[in-house]
Amino acid sequence: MGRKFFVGGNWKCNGTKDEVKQIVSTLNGGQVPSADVVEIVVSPPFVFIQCVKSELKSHFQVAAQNCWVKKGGAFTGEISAEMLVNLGIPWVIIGHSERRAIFKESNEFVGDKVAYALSQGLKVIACVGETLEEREAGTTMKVVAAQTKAIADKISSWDNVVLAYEPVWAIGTGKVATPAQAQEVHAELRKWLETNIKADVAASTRIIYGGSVNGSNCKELGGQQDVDGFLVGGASLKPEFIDIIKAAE
Ligand code: G2H
Repeated sequence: MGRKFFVGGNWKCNGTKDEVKQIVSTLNGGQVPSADVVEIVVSPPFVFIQCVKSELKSHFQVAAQNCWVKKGGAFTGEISAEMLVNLGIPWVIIGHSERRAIFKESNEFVGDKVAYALSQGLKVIACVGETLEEREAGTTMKVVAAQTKAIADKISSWDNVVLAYEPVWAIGTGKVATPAQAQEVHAELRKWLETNIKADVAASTRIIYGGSVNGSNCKELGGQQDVDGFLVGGASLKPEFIDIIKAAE
C-alpha cells in the first residue's frame, strides 16, 4: 500500500520574526530522512508563510493553518484558498479542534471547507478528534466517524487528504495518547474508510496522530501499524522536531 510517513508541524499562533528565522535555520540544518521516506510540512502563521516558504529547503513544504470556506470577497480577516494557491502554498490544515471549539466550526462547515480547498487544488490535512468527556462516555468512534463522514459527504476523492486524529484531551496538555489508544482509533478510522468509501482509499489514506507528540514518544507512536505520521504542535517549534521527523526511519 506504500503510505509515505508524514510529519506536519503546526506552529499555531506563535513566533516572532527572529524566532521564525531560528526555526527555519534549525530545519535547514537538520539531518532528516530523504523525501522518499518522509513528507514534511510546516505550518507557520499566515504573516510568516511566504518568508518561510522562500527560505526553507525544498524538502520542507508549507501549509496554511486555515482558509475560507469559499471564494474570497467581503470576508474581513479571512484568507482564501485561491490566495494560497496563488502564493504556491500546497497544503492547508482544516478542522483543527481549536477552530472547531473556539470558532465554533461545525462538522458540516469543516466538510465544506475541505471540499472547497480541494476544488482549488490544495492538499488538506483534515483534523478529527474527541473531547475527554466524549472519550469517557465511550463515544470516541461515534464522534470521529461523524466528523469524517461530514468530510466524506462533500468530497469525491481522498487522494489529496491526510486525516489527522487529534484527541482534544491530548492537545497541548502533555497527556499523549498511548500508542495502543492511538492505534485503536486509527485502525477504526481506516475500517470506517473501507466500509464507507472504498478499500483502496482506506489502504492509501495517511492517518496521522496529533496531541503532545514529542521527541521521546514519537518512535513508539510512529511504530504503530496504522499511524502514518504526526501533526505536531508545541514540539514543532523546537529542535526536537528534527528527532520527530527521524521517527520515519
Ligand atoms: C495538536 C498538536 C498539533 P500539540 O493541536 O496539531 O498540538 O502537539 O502541542 O499537542
